[in-house]
Amino acid sequence: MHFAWTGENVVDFCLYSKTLGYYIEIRVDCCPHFLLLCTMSDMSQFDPNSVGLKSNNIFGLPFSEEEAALVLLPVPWEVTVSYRIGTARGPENIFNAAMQVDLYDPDVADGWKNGFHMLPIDKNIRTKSDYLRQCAELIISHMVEGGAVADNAQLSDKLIEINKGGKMLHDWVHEMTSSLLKKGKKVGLVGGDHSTPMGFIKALSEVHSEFGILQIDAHADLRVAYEGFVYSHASIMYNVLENTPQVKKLVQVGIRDYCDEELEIIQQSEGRVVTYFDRDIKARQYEGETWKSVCQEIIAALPQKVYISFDIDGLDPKLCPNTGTPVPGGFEAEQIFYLFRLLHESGRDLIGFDLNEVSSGNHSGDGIDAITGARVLFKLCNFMVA
Ligand SMILES: [Mn+2]
Repeated sequence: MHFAWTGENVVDFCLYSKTLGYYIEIRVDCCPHFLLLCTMSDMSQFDPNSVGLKSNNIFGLPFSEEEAALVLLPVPWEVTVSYRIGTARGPENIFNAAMQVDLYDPDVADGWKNGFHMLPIDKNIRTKSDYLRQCAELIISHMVEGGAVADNAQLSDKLIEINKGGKMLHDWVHEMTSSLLKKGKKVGLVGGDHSTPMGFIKALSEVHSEFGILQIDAHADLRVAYEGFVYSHASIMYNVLENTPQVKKLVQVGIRDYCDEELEIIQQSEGRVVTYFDRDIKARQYEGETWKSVCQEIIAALPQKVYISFDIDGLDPKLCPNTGTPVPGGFEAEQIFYLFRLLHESGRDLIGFDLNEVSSGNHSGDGIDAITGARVLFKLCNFMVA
């Protein structure tokens, strides 16, 4: 630590952080008014062309939470996943894979210079998720065997506990994202399963009186308390529509696995939900329409302010083979990046995003899922600050 008097009433501190690998200068002006200034990190020490340093934050970038324009909230939660587990480790796997992402993005050159920072992963949230997940598994296997939860006192108690946990997570995400928005940060959320962004969408609805959601997904996620879980990953958009009147439009893209109940909700939504089914998009393309014209139609359905909810299973499962509920079909990553580019060029305001259902392919978590997730995340971050 360097400490120096620079004048009668001014004290300069210079702190070197080993963990972050850069200097922080603090200037305290004692008179006439007390004033504390923190200067930006010394970017002259950072080489964007070099290897990503593990000691830095996401994408190997050296920004603290205070310095970053965009802050990412990791939510390691997967209590209600219906099929395969692993997405609670999504944030750490994406964080690790993000070290390999090169920083030049032709869509938004130098976007990273605005500063991206991922908050530390909350271990208590993850432990709670692991515990409640075990309870959920008991319930799901009981139901799969044809049993009813209501007839089993122990499972009924567990269901209550799971729904309480879902509410706790919702409130925690709401509180965390609200406080970041109040500090003037742009915010992105990294799941976890698709139930995780509900508290964030609520926080945004307290700041923006109306906006639309662009959902990239294989599933409609419009089920009512799927498997009895009020905060199910399969019920996220139903819950959002029910509880967030500020969401004027939900535009779904890539949907290819849904039930009668969900189709009815779409059809009876009076245009509030517009769904671009994977089947219809592909048919239009087979018959000669361009992806560009489909994208333009998708964008035209959205209002000025847009939130992106990106379920990785919207992509072709070759890019996310270990996601919880993969479905054949879907998109190349570049197809969706192209959609985002046109969205940006249309002048829409991106007010927030989530990326969810990214799971690890192996024990070390460095499979293609995390690699795809890291690239998608970088693209979303860049468009957020564009
Ligand atoms: Mn989903």
